Parts: sequence; structure tokens; C-alpha cells
Amino acid sequence: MLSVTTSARLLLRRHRPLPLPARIRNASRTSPGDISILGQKYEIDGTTNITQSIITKLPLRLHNRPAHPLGILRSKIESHFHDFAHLSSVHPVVTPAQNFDLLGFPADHPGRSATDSYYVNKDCMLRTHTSAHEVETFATGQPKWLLTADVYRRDEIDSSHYPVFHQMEGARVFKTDQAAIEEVKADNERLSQYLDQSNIVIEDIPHVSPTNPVQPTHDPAHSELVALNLKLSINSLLLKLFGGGARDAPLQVRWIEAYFPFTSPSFEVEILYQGKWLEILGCGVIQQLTLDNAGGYQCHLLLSARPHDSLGIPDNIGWAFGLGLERIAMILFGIPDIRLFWSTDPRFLSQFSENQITTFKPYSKYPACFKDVSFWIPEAGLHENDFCDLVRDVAGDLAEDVKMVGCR
Ligand code: FA5
Ligand code: MG
Repeated sequence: MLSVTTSARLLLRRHRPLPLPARIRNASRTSPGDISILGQKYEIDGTTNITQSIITKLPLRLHNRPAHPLGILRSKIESHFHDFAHLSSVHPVVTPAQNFDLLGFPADHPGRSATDSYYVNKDCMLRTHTSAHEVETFATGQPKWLLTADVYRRDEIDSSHYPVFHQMEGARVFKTDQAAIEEVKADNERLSQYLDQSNIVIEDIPHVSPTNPVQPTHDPAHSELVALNLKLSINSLLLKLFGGGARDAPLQVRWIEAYFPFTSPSFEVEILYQGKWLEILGCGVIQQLTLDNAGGYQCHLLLSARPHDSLGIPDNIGWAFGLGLERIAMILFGIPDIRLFWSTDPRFLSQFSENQITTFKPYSKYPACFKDVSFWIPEAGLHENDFCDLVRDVAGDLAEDVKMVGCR
């Protein structure tokens, strides 16, 4: 018997969009005015623009699967920052206050618009970045933490954009007394020595500048030390993830000035990959407003969470970063298309194992479709290649694999 794997093509037709609430199919509607998200009911209103295909992604939590590239990468970064608190099961529905206001986003910021974000209703939305959890996490009093989660943005469709992707937020805050500042200096010294011995080329920029300023409430010397600690911590992570590269092809990292409403100074980090600079994270010195809000939040809401021995959040200074897990995993595992992360195809999933970085082996992007063909063989015999020519004549390049699976 010969088995022929052919390719199937799905044609997508453009049609007019449905009225907004009608897009949410019955599966998620508990009553005409409600939707259910992760087992919780939410009222819908004129703001609702979350779609059924997004709702089906919410329970998947790819970053929590130990043998999925995103889970493997999460563990690897967590093991680098081993003495940080590791959080990865935070609910994706947040308030616009958490996602924007508490972080100092201006009222007219484009990220707030319904064309850019998914709203459950006027009071709730899907987080568009892991920074949405900064205030509540600082409010628990943790001085060093990593938080990994799925984030949602209405975006274009191509091989490097998907409306759901994963970010890891990392943050560290320091007290500002002399002893604590000496500790930052010692940490900077240790990390600098480690990086000096490694094969990594870093294009740096000043820690602060007139266009990337120190915050008015910060001592400029402290801000510089914290920005340096951020840069050294990130550069060490990148070295751990990508290695130093060969002597003649070192890892190349570039720091550039950026703007985020919730950090100043702010930076983006790019790495050179296949001849192009690829942005992998945003970061900076945390705006004092965030820490002040965490102080308020602590008093207001989280008394039961027992803050660490009075971190005194408003008097601290710290850094935060938010990195895109898919962007890094695409490089590390050689995964060419962001959509592959969502594949349930065993040809994708079986390629990865816990704690191991392996290079992705491409396979047909079409699902396998088996055709078993049985026929009588002529007395003189039939060479497999004769049959292959026959298949080629009929199916052309759509037939990707022809195998003899039995002969009687
Ligand atoms: C942010 O989301 C900020 N919250 C990052 C931050 C955190 C800044 C803490 C300062 C302090 P940005 O939108 O640039 O920033 O996204 C951060 C990273 O997420 C990007 O560098 C990129 O790696 C990844 N990313 C952004 N958009 C996409 C997308 N559509 N698909 C895949 N990855 C993306
Ligand atoms: Mg960016």
C-alpha cells in the first residue's frame, strides 16, 4: 500500500465585520448581556470588542507548559534571576486603571483606544502588557520579581505579530540609604567583571541625558547607579541566553533611548540577528508615581498580603523591564513564524523537551492528509519511482511525501 500526503489549502474570504457583541458566539455567552471568561461572568456593553478566537486563547497559558518553547524560555530566565519571586498565573482581565492610569499613561494615549486593545466592557480589558501588574506586585512588598503572562493587542497579521503574545516583566527596587547604595555598587562591580570577560559587544548610550532625564525626585547619582544595574543585569541575561558567540562573531547588543510613561530614563534593547536589529525588550528606571501608587495600594487593598518588613515602597528607587518571550524564543529555537507557538501539531510539540534549547526542524505548514492507495502490481513488478512519477503527474508539488507502507 502506498500512502500519499497531500496539502490542503484554506481559502479565507473577506466579509463585512459582524456587529460587535454578535462576534462573541454562544459558547461564551451565559445570557444575552453576559460573557464568561475563565469561568467568570462579565456584562457586555457598547465597548465590548473581545472576539471568540481571543476568548479561546485565554485558558491556554503556553508559558506554563514545561516542554513548550515559551515555558522552556521562562524557566531559563527564572533560573538566571533565581533569587527573584517568580509569578506566572495572574488573571488576564484587568481594569484600564491597572493597565494605564496607575502607570501614568496620558488620557489620550493611543494604546487606550478600542482599535488597539481588547475590552471586555467599559470597566475591564485584557492586559496589553505585563506592566499592568506592576503596582499590585510592588504593593506586596517584593523587592525583586519576575512576572510572566499572556498579553493581548489588536494588531496586524504577519509572521512576527499575533494578537496574543507573552511578556515577562522583571523588576528590582532598592532602598536609598547609604548601606543599600553600597550594595548596588558592589553588585555593579561583580556584574561588570563577569561581562568584561565575555565575548559580547555592547553599543551603549549614556545612562541619563537631556532627552532621557533623571526624575525630579531622584538623586541623579542614585538614578545612574540603578540604570547601570539594569543594563548590567539585562546584558548578563542576554549572555546567559545567547552565549558569547564565536570569537569572530560575538553577541551584539544595542541600547537605545526610548519613552515609556512609567519609566525615566527609558531604554529599548535590540540584538543583531541575521543581519537585522531586533527589538526584544523595553525597560527603565521606574517612575516614582508607580511606587507611590503601590504604597497607596498597599494601604488600601492588600493588608492581608503581609508586606515584606516595610519595604517603604515610596522611598525606594528601582528598575523594571518587559521582554517579549516570542521574539527571544524565535531566535533561540529558530522558530520562523510566531503563529507556530500556538500549534497543537505533534510535529511541532514533539520537537521540544523540558530545559532544552533545540533547533526547530521545519515541516509542511499544511496539515497532513493521508491517502492510502492499494492496487494490483504487474507480474513484472513495479518500481516505487514509477508510482512516484504517476503521483507527480497528477498532484504536482502538492504531494509532499510518498511512502510504501506494505506490499502483499
Ligand atoms: C511594553 O510593553 C512595556 N510594558 C515594556 C516595559 C516594561 C518598559 C517595564 C519599561 C519598563 P513594548 O510595547 O515595546 O513595551 O513591548 C515590549 C516587548 O514586547 C517588545 O520589545 C517586544 O519584544 C515584545 N512585543 C511587543 N509587541 C509585540 C508583538 N506584537 N508581537 C510579539 N512581541 C511583541
Ligand atoms: Mg517597543
